[in-house]
Amino acid sequence: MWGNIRKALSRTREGLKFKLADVFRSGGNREETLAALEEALLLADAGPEVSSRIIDNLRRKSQKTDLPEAIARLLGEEIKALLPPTAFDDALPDPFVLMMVGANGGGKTTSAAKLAYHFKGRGRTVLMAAADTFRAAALEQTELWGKKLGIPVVRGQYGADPASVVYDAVQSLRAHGLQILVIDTAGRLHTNHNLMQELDKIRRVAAREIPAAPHETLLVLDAAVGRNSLAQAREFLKFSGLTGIFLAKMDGTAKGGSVLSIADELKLPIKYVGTGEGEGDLAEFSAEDFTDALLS
Ligand SMILES: Nc1nc2c(ncn2[C@@H]2O[C@H](COP(=O)(O)OP(=O)(O)O)[C@@H](O)[C@H]2O)c(=O)[nH]1
Ligand SMILES: [Mg+2]
Repeated sequence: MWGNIRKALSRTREGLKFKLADVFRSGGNREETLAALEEALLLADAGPEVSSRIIDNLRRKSQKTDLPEAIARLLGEEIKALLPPTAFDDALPDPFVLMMVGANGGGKTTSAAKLAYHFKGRGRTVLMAAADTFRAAALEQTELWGKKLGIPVVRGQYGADPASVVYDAVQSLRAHGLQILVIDTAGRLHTNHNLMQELDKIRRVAAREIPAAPHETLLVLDAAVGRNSLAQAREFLKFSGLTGIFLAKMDGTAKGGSVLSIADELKLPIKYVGTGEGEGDLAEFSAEDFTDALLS
């Protein structure tokens, strides 16, 4: 039912495979193998720093072998070691508040709907807050998702204070005894300072109403933009409540290696990956699955 990370990584994997085939054909010169692996990582958008760090580690750890297959296996271990563990789901507090933030077009609204649907599928009762009051289309988009997925939506008026929408949503959550609130927010970056203040106000309102809320705040990044999304991400790091990354649009990009520099630079775990435009196109991120999907 859920989209899978292996399929989403197919383009990245094909790029890598092409390079790795060269490596295996070259058969046995360790420095050549390492150079080709580094090239493969760069091709997958893993970024120069992370790539050269991985290759240096490999050089040290592969002293005893020239076999490309053995070196490639070690590569898998290095990749896993770079990715922090990301456990999320099992013991959610009740109520649980999840907030999505990120630049326009990155995939926030879609990813919010996917997560709401994901929780619903696990038997939780869910409410969505359409708090991107900056764009009328965004409010409608959330409402349409709600109708399609059978999930109630508290929708703000166009131009309303998003924090007040969240306040209303919390009241509705309580009144109906629902368990999970997923908040969609605005993402315009040209008035960035205001946006960060607005997000902070949403957070304060949520925290005042429900202790420790929002329990998770996910920064939604566009995998198709690859490492270039890091510049935007840094802006959002100014908003200090982030707990993880939702990496949308992993399907159809060859830049899956950007996961490595994103996790490394932002010091945030990647929690979910978007694998398509449908509600079911969501994968929980796991370093094991990611590495296997990348290399095998
Ligand atoms: N292929 C693909 N498209 C996605 C994914 N997530 C979102 N999108 C598309 O990206 C576009 C922008 O998404 P939206 O949720 O409106 O972004 P927002 O502006 O951040 O709220 C829409 O056309 C979505 O269908 C994904 O995982 N894969
Ligand atoms: Mg949106």
